[in-house]
Amino acid sequence: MFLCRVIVSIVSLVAVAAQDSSNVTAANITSAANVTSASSPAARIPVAPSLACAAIRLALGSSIVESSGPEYDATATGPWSLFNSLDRPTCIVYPRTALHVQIAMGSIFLFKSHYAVQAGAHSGMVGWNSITKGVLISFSHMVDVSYNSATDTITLQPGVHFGDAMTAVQSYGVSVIGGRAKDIGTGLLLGGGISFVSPLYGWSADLIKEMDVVLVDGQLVTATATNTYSDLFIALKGGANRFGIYPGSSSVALSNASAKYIREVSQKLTHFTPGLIVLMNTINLAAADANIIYLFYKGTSLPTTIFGDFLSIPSTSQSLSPLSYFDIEALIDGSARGNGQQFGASSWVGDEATFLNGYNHLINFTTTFETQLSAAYMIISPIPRSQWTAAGATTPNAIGNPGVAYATINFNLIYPSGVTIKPPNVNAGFKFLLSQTPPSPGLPLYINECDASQHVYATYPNFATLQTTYHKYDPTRFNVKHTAGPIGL
Ligand SMILES: *[C@@H]1O[C@H](CO)[C@@H](O)[C@H](O)[C@H]1NC(C)=O
Ligand SMILES: *[C@@H]1O[C@H](CO)[C@@H](O)[C@H](O)[C@H]1NC(C)=O
Ligand SMILES: *[C@@H]1O[C@H](CO)[C@@H](O)[C@H](O)[C@H]1NC(C)=O
Ligand SMILES: CC(=O)N[C@H]1CO[C@H](CO)[C@@H](O)[C@@H]1O
Repeated sequence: MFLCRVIVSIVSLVAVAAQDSSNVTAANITSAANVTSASSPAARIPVAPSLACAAIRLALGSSIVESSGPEYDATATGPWSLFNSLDRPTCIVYPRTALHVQIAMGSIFLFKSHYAVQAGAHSGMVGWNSITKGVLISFSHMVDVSYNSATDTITLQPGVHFGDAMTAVQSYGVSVIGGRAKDIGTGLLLGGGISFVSPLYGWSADLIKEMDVVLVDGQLVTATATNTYSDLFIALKGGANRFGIYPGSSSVALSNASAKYIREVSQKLTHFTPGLIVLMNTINLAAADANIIYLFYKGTSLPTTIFGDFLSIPSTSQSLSPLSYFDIEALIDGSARGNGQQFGASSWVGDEATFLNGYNHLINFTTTFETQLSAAYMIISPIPRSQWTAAGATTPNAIGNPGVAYATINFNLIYPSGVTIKPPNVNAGFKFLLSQTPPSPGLPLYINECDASQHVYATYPNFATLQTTYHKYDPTRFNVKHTAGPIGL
């Protein structure tokens, strides 16, 4: 059984500006500021984050606000992408309650500090979950998961990773629908989220019933599909932040099979739920981990009518067996640390020439920069038509419905360990690659897999509405100016 409804209490940061932040806090901060600057080595420390940290520390105490120590070090060095593990925040706030988040966000807003938020810390976008010279809010102490059998809903606190969330509710015979690797956290939901059962239930975010949200000024609101924050509810769903192993010689056949699958299976799907991820590696093709395919079908065997093209391509290793949803999710751990990660996104309709064009450009890119990379993947995830007609996909999200099946394409660069800054030449080449492999006309990009340079929001069919909602909840554009994330709002 899969759970159809999820209450996710994401205490997150979107927007808003109410002008009446507490004057009491302000008064207290002034004295804190004096303390800070008196004991700090003068002007090189940016004032705003120091003031915000001092304010939050006064309000919440030094056990919740840390600027050094083992927990601070573990959090700062914790992100999946090495690039995001090198930042050292002015302070890290470890809220235990929504009120703590409100106080932290209210102080950040009051002092106009830069900030970042860390939930699962699995993003491939540089700076999305880390910051230097700013306040980091870490949700590592808010990891509760509970199941309500009366309403058949699960409530998640924002710091939980999906592997732990699934383990927590497994004994009830239900599962939470999140990402496709155990290490991924709740931030995924703000970007939409693809799970193995999305063809049946929709984007992971489509199953959300309710979200608790801390707006940029510290105000706490609860957004649902029908209450006064229904516009925010829609905007949050996408508005954010085994298998067979195939040799490199099968790459073109895999690319072709993927395009055909999108066109002939994903486009026709209405009620059953196959899942597929194709990871095509373009470096070290001789190595054992050349191309990897995950096939997933809700049933007792893989129908050749659906997966025949993939199953007929010669593979060097196959492991196909019935697994529970829990077991499938548990296959992909995703927690390995130590390498800088970079994502770029595209979206393609099922057309062999489009897929081969993308694959060949990626080959050219990796051939050019091979010595500076340890891996480069083109990861293909089908978004079938049923993802919108799915039982759970009843309320709108920010991503919209393009009316045609497509594949999200995640170009994933993995840099060698020890590379701590994206090399400018590789970065420029990657941007060029993205310009050579644009989305098919009318298709939205998947924001969780995009590069910081990509204008994802502009690809959403309801872009204008999303802009209006953003302006309503953050009229001073505080979020855009003070924290990293996708551009273009
Ligand atoms: C804060 O102080 C300003 C200026 O003194 C005043 O206009 C405003 O009403 C006060 N806000 C609150 C919430 O007390
Ligand atoms: C892949 O598709 C292209 C275009 O349809 C075709 O020319 C080519 O022969 C196919 N190659 C393989 C290995 O399937
Ligand atoms: C191959 O990549 C390099 C580096 O980005 C670029 O200069 C060159 O134009 C590319 N070639 C083709 C055919 O796209
Ligand atoms: C008005 C007010 O809340 N003042 C507080 C300022 O902070 C100190 C601690 O440093 C508290 O003792 C005061 O109550």
